Amino acid sequence: MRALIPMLLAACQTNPPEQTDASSGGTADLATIMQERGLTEQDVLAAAKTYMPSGKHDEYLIFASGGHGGNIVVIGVPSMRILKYIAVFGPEPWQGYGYGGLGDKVLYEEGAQAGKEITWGDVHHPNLSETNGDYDGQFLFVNDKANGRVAVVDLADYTTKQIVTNPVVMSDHGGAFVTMNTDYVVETSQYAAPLGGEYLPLDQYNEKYRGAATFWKFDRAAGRIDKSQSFAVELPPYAQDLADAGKFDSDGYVFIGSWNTERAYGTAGEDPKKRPFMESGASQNDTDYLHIINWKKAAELVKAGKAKQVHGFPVLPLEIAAAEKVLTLLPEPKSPHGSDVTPDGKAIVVGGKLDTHATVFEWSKIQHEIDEGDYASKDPYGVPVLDFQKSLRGQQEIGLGPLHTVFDDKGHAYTSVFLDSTVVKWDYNNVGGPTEALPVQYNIGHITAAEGDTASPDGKYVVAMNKMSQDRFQNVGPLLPQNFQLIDISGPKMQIIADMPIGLGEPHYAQMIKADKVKSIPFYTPIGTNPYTNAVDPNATMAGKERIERNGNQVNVYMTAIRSHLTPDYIQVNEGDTVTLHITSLEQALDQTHGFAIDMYNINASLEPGRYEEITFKADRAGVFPYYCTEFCSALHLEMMGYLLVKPRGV
Ligand code: RUQ
Ligand code: CUA
Repeated sequence: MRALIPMLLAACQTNPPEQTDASSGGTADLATIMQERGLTEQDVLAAAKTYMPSGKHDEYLIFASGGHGGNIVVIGVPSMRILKYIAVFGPEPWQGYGYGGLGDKVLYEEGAQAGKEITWGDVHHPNLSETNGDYDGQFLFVNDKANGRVAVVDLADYTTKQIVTNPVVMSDHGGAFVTMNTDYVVETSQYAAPLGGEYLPLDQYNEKYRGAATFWKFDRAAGRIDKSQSFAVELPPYAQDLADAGKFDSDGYVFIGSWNTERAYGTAGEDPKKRPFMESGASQNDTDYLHIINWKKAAELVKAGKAKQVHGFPVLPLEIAAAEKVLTLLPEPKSPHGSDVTPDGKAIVVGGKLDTHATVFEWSKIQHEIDEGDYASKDPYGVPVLDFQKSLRGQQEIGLGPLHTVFDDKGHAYTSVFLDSTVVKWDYNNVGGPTEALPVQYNIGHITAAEGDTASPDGKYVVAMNKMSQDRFQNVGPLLPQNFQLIDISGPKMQIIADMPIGLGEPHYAQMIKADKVKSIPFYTPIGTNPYTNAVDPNATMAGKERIERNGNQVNVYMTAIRSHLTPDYIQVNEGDTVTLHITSLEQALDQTHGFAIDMYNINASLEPGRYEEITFKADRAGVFPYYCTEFCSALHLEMMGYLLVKPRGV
């Protein structure tokens, strides 16, 4: 490594200044810059590993949770450049999502929980669609912890195509994990509550409050979740947490961690000495339960009519799940967080937040115990509980507060350790062997690795998703960014090579995919494609066919957009009319996007090349309202405008 700097210096010196881009911006050589900026050799190596020359593309893409932003952040690796925010659960004007266009139906109608419009989400865990346990680059699923919802993003155009609302549970966490061929997208409740959202006082917690794991059937050809083929499995009122689906030998099962097997629910208005606060009440037991669900069997039982209905949604009752070996519990230490299946599907790694170990369970042992009915006990709801020792591969001493584990291509596991602020590397086939700890800044939550959740991880990169950034960046007020740190894992020792502030919160999980696996379209073709039907819309308008049709007080405007004209450029309506704009972009060239806004009407659309957009509004304010293109598209972009004239009533 030491030899590299002299080589870099030599390379700089042998190039005549006029032939290098770097030197054209100034006269200093590398050694001078290093000295002036106080850069070490390590710094320069890190820069060389992450610097992306203009026009070069990143090797990986991260799809990171945007947390309360309700969106997804797309980041290039190794440059750690933000490429896009994908709007999911909240309105986003640039993408024309939630400002009058077709996306409103997804955001406001599909996304409404029990009729209540919700315009934010708490995005936790984006998961890419898988084929045979490998990311296939087609779809992305995300959960909204705050409102019990799951969204489907199509990576062909990076657009949110569907939001499904959970009719059974109020909050989720273990989602949106996929089974190894994306048959199901799994969403697991977090905080127990009466199923379906009915009212019951807290003293009925043990008897009537419940959790549930929802299995959303994914119809890949349609690119949508099929609600009619989906179901849930009722769970005891423990706080189910993160989850992962089995692979290969363990395919057909999901593994959901839990905490609060104490079934604490806070003081409920009583003296804290009598009923403890939630956080202490839920931290009494040395072990909680890993929930092992046989979803193939659950699906059969639901098909056989064994489910009860909650708001018309089939839920397999807890008694049946327990009796039919659909649900089995396994003690896991203590208040666990992450539950991660190894790439070979042979083991499940659990991180106990209040424990110092990563605990590794052996799938073959678990399966044998379940098959034989070899149970150690039952929980208060009659669910069989397996023996901890009998199910164990081993326990790895990790440090304080292990959370999540990801994997590389050489049999290593990388566990995020919240309290210690470290990433710990260890060997999941040699549990108890040596570890390497890398300090990160600071208090890491989730962690992601290149192709890390697949059957064949790539190694190379791990990203620490740190919750705190105290002293890392300039002070931007008391709300600090989070800090993603890119870690080079290709060498014998882990090394941080880039810091990236995330000024939007609060990210949780992310997945990292080889960039060339995502096949996105350059534009919509043929002209007039409706992104929500993937077909030319019957109302798409071709050049020369633009027109305005009135039918009573419904006005249909068939409009086109092309550099640098909106046709028609004049729309006359009456106050109180309902106006529908059918706008077609006639462009078929890369990056030739137009926008469409109407002043004072809270309308903005994104007209990517070839796209059909439809905007309906009530002309409830009389006056003269310019409409115009909001995307700088050409030298005559400012001229790309027209007038909406709304004639007042009685004139
Ligand atoms: S959870 S770190 Cu959803 Cu781990 Cu946030
Ligand atoms: Cu079209 Cu600006």
